[in-house]
Amino acid sequence: MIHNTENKTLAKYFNYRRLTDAKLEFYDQNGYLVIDRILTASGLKRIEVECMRAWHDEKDEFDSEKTWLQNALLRNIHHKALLARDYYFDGPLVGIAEQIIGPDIKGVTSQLTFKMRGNTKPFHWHQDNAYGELDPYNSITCLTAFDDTDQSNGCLWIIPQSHKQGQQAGLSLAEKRNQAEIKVDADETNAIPMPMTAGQCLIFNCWMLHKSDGNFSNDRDRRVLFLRYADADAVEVYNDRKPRLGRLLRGTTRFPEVAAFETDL
Ligand SMILES: O=C(O)CCC(=O)C(=O)O
Repeated sequence: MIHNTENKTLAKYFNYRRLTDAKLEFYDQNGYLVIDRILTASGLKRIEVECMRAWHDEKDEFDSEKTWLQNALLRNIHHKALLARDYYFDGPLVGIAEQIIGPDIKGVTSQLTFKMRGNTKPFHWHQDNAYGELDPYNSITCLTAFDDTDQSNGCLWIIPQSHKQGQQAGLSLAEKRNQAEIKVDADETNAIPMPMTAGQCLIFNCWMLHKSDGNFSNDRDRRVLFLRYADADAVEVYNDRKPRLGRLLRGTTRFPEVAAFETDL
């Protein structure tokens, strides 16, 4: 657990902005957006250092004998890295989430999602809302790149406008607990790779079909900070429609347990 002993705000590490109407229109039509330089150069450096310290506290090098989960995922990074916490709760993505989703916002997932050199396993086409179906269906995934990423080191691929196909079959709670893998049989005709530069953020709708191929570079990791935001009243469909717990970041919620939810940081 980390504690913020810095009195000064960490906002100097972020580039805040409001989405223009044209950007919002693009998002509605295509289901995704790319935001440039969402972190300042010093912010990127600092968040990377803090996240890597947390990563190395719990993870070793890539090991093909280990599971995807062991190799690729570090959950609740906001408990473990101060700037990741501030970025998640107070950074530019909160205002962007408010513009896309509406006035009531909670943070629902924070994790490192890495595809390190040597990890040549693909991550198949899926929707994030199939791994954790939330209703209403307007939650967003925000992937902030720590590295320059392209097809050689396992960048994301998306199918623009695929969010218009709506909800695909999702996992049950038991399947989620078992870390079952979803493989949507996607029509790839319009699929595009999403190369990114370090410090860029890719935002997409919870129904966006996306995947990544393996990291076939010998010397370039592909490290991404994965944050998800939802309507403050969003419920877990796969879990008897119980409210997803997460810190209330903007507005209000009808669920007292969400309003009272504190992550103790
Ligand atoms: O790490 C990857 O390559 C893909 C991750 C992803 O799509 C996800 O976690 O939803």
